[in-house]
Amino acid sequence: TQGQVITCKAAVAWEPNKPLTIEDVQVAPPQAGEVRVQILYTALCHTDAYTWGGKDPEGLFPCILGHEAAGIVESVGEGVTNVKPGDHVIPCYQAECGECKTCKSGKTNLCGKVRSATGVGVMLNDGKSRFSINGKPIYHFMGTSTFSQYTVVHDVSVAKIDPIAPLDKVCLLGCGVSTGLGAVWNTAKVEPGTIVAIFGLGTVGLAVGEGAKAAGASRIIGIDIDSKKFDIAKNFGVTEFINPKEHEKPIQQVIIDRTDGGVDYSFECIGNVSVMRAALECCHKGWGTSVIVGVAASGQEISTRPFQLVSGRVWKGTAFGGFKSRSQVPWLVDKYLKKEIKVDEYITHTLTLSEINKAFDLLHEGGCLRCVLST
Ligand code: NAD
Ligand code: AHE
Ligand code: ZN
Ligand code: ZN
Repeated sequence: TQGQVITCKAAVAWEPNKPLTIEDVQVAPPQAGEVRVQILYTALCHTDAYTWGGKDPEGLFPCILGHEAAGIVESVGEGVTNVKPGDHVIPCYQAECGECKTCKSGKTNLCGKVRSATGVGVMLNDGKSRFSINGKPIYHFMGTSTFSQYTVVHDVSVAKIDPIAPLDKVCLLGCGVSTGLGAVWNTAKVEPGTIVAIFGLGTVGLAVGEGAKAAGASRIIGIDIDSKKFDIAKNFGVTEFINPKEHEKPIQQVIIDRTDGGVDYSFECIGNVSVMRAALECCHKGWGTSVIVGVAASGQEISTRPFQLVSGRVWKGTAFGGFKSRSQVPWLVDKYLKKEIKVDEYITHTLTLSEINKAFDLLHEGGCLRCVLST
């Protein structure tokens, strides 16, 4: 198949909120600096639902969504040296070239090499898509487009992993689990003995719980409007639960009252701007740090009284948990293989790519953390 167009099945999102359809899609061969990957397993993350729902200002249609996956390199374009056909890989929506200004800064995991192209659904080389249906181009998404049996990614957007790792599990390290762990370890740098609050106990929030436990936090307070999440969360290090619906006072006040003035660290893992405000305001004055992980809909803005920051609270955000993707995803996979981090426990459902609409429905049910699709 090397050098040839591959026709395969992919789930195409034609317009916001319209069910995806499984189509025969033509996937062009990788050009210079590109890698064609056979996707074997892909999970759904809330961000896929967000873009499908028309809430993403960068959302373009028709497109192939999906960014939490694992597969095997089918072929590589000219000049690609970091992977070869047969390598087991995880696509990385947050690239790492190691050479651009942001990669070299040592201050961030954001990479600027291909972001301008991935933000508009195309490849950097020629500004075009590698996906088409009977000649009509279909946009890429997040530089990954994993809801397809084959995809083309930039070489800086693919991490080579240990081939013994089960791809149906480690696909989760392509986004949600890594993001939650990294938010704690890299962005907040939670210390032992501290109090942590987590808003939203989906996969990302639970991974924050796992990360906070590993970092030695003494109290980990989980906040969710779905009480079914509480039992699950205990297995991920959460020690206390609050359902805001059961309180008349604002949730930030409830937390401040229970923590002698507020928490040391809080994490917003929902994408709701009023909750982001509560997450900041439940932090202890003088040092409390709040990390925004959730992705808010187009047009939404955050607000608080500036006094909240003047009096020492810190507001931060994180993308992919601050992990440098190509260098650190293989490290996360190794940690999973050594049983130092959970992954299997986040998988509540498995389906096939053809059942993807059912998987989107499941995302909105409290009982579903991650649904892994086999392609
Ligand atoms: P999810 O839908 O599985 O989890 C969200 C949880 O929040 C659910 O348990 C839900 O009951 C709860 N919730 C909803 N509204 C609430 C409210 N008002 N108060 C309290 N709890 C509430 O989603 P997920 O896959 O875990 O993703 C979480 C968020 O993180 C999404 O916004 C996603 O887009 C974002 N995300 C960001 C990054 C990043 O790099 N920054 C990476 C992955 C995901
Ligand atoms: N396109 C949206 C923002 C989406 C967003 O913030 N994405 C996160 C990853 S979410 C993964 O589930 C991210 O990494 N952002 C940094 C980046 O470079 O995209 C918008 O608002 O335009
Ligand atoms: Zn995601
Ligand atoms: Zn870079």
